[in-house]
Amino acid sequence: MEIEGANCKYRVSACEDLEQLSVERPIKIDQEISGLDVLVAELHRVFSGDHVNVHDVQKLMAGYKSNPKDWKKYAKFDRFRYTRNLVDEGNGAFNIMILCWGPGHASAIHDHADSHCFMKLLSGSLEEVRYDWPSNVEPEVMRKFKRKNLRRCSNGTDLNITQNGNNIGNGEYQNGEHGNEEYDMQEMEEIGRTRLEIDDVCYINDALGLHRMENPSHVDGAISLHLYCPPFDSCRVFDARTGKPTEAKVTFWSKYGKKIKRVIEANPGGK
Ligand code: CSS
Ligand code: FE2
Repeated sequence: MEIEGANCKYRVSACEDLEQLSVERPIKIDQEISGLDVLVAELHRVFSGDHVNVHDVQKLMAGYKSNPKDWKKYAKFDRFRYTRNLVDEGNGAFNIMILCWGPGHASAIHDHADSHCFMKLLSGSLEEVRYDWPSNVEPEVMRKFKRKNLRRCSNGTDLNITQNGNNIGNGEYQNGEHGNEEYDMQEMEEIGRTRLEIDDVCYINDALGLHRMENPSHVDGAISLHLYCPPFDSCRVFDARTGKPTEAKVTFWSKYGKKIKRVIEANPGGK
């Protein structure tokens, strides 16, 4: 299997040329996309081939101009935390979803599970805060490309988790079990901030760092469109003060415009 340059059909760590996995600014729009359903159909077309270029996905997402009538059926808010609302499963190649952020809602600092993350703002505004990886946590992509610069965790790829995750996973994350190994605490380093306005498109993968998203408004909601490829159902969230990672399941609030019925587990986290 030949994996060329910036092929986002594959995990980021399978990409041979990380340099090509970045945002090309300004994004040149080749084609106006007249609706969300057209965007999804175009994405299916592009992802049906063997090679999907990161910049082509960015262009398609930029070519669509946000129109509330396209996405209002997915725009379901919760009072307490941001919601993840599935729009399409991309024939297994990608997930596209709408995230709804109430006033002041924010994600935890998180990675993207070795997937590509494209994001477009549909309504309101959002702030992206980027962070460096803590030096004692090794992402898959860095293991491959930057082995010399990073220190392995004491137990290899496993997570050293000791923290109480209560205050970090305030989005659609369900924190995993917590171990109690020793952990070398290290405050996480902010490396940049970007304010996203309506129709802005951005891109991140684990090689570019970690981030958290926040709706800075105390009054208005914000709505964003996210495409992940390949799809993932868990990622790692990090405590800003210590850098400690926790494996977290990501869940949907609704699928195809229909609210998901929550299953209350009798023994959450039990074996
Ligand atoms: N990755 C977060 C949103 S910010 S890109 C999530 O999928 O919940
Ligand atoms: Fe993210």
